[in-house]
Amino acid sequence: MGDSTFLDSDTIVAIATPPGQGGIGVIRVSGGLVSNIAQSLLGFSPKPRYAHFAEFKLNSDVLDHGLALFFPKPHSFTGENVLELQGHGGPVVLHQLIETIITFGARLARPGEFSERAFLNGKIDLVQAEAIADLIDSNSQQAAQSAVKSLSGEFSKKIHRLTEDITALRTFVEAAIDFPDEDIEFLADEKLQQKLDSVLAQFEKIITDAHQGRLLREGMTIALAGKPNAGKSSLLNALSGQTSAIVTDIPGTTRDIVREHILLDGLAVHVLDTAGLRASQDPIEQEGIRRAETAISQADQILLVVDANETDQTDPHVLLPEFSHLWRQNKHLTLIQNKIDRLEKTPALHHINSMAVIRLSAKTGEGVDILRQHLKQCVGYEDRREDIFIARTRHLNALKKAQDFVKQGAQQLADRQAELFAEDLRLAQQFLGEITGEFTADDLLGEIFSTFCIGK
Ligand SMILES: Nc1nc2c(ncn2[C@@H]2O[C@H](COP(=O)(O)OP(=O)(O)OP(=O)(O)O)[C@@H](O)[C@H]2O)c(=O)[nH]1
Ligand SMILES: [Mg+2]
Repeated sequence: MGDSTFLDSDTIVAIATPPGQGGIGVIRVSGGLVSNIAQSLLGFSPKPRYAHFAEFKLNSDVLDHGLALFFPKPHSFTGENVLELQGHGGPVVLHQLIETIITFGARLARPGEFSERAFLNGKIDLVQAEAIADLIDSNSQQAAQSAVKSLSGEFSKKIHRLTEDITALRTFVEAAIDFPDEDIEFLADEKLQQKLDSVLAQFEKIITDAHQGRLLREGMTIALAGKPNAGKSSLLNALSGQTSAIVTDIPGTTRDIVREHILLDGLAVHVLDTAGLRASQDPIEQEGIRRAETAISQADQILLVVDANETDQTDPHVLLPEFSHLWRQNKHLTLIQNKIDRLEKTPALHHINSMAVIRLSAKTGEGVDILRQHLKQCVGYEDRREDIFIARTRHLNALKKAQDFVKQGAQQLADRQAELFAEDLRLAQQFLGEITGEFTADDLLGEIFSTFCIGK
């Protein structure tokens, strides 16, 4: 078949199915030696895109039999010649096959190397490659659906549309630079301003959607904080629906951080229960409090729990002055007035100086739903949205940088600075190109693909 020319890349092989025993095990081979390997292993040249039932052999020893599928380049996942072998899913038989394929000239694939080749050969862009990993890793149905959207190119399409609109703006402005006499009229054109406004509006929409997509992928972390006995562990148990943390009436019960993962309508939330905050002489408790402080300072959201029977005070700095350094802006902190079952009070949410205050009972569960709704709102999460694509922090950062340049450009336009405006647009395009992988540094690519599993 003459495909092992010198321009071809080396040939990689990996088990594509998860480790352990299974009904079938899939091995993927990709690269220049695929036809030769197929010939050696099967004893014949497989037909393109045809399921052959065949023996997989090393010389005359039959290692396994199963299905062999050959996808000639460029119509394969990687864009190279690909051989897929579906044999029996036992670790020994699969490893024997892998070793045999290596003796025929292939080498073991690095994590994510199949996807990396698909990217380098233009079969998928970087956003789609990342979506493959995100689909496999997704921890909720919503996240999976959103990953499929990104994989099918919906996110990339939005980025392309934005890039095209910026290109149109640039073309317009660069014409103005080339005809300096007409410069002023050009830049004062109303259509130019309209186009710019439309680009800025697109940025707002994509950034909001990408923010949702990132939440679906990465989830949020909340820390339960407060004095001993306030009911933090009880609240963790109420949120998770399990008795994960030990609850007693002895102050200082929790020492280590107790972690629970919960899903709020598809939003993954990592809840951390921490040791009660107080001055302590006990070295074990001191260490627990030190860990609590670290967890609280790193959380996306803090739930400061107080016993409503003990105090009406709502100012965190007055409640726990020794730990003032932990109480950040009000939007990251919600005050929980717990144990309302012992008071004549109904559960409720209200705001004091822009800080949310929720009355509830961790013991009876009343008001816990109000807290759940509030947590989703804190991060701007809306459930049941159909048009969300999965996104990463990397995408969001690049979008924001591109948006900043366009905003800066808008100012240059107002000042009639054509060259500076054009330059800002160029930089904005570059950041958008980083998302899809058009302008991406090799080390970033390496970093992205190395987090994939082997065989992907
Ligand atoms: N009546 C009532 N009691 C509660 C409520 N929440 C917690 N308690 C009780 O308060 C005591 C302390 O509860 P925990 O959940 O262990 O408190 P904590 O904040 O985790 O305490 P430390 O781990 O010591 O910091 C236990 O006796 C709980 O049963 C509530 O909503 N109502
Ligand atoms: Mg506790």
